[in-house]
Amino acid sequence: MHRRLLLATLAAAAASPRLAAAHAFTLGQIEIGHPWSRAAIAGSTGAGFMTLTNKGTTPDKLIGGRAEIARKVELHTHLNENGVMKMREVEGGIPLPPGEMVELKPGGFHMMLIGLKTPLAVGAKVPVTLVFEKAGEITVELAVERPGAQAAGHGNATGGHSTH
Ligand SMILES: [Cu+2]
Repeated sequence: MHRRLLLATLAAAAASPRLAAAHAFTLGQIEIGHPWSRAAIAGSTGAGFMTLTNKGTTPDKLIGGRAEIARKVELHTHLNENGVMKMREVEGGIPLPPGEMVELKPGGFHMMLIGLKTPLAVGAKVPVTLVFEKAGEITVELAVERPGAQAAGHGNATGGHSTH
């Protein structure tokens, strides 16, 4: 009886730091740094950016995601086609080679939150679940920056946050 209770407590303790940690998340050998987004109105499409570091010795892949706030989550990249930058859905996921950091950022790899049910408001923390081929799933929080932000704010006056 006591043993079962203790196990339940341990399981809860093990699960909670993922959401409680300031603004980095760890899932197995994958470290997720500063997930962020930009303000967007309901009905439009939002984006998700972050760094993904594979600290292990074997490759993994970000293969998808989902979010309560969006109808659908897709993984995109930008490709230069005859001088025109175009967004394309990434086929087969975003590769995470061992020992490397991959950045999801404006103009490169990113998540798309398609069909926003509610607005992404500056300063909000939006839960998004990331799905990795090997590491499994983790829910992280996107910190919403001002609309034109090109990088994660670090406590600047125009809507950045300072939760590091
Ligand atoms: Cu896109």
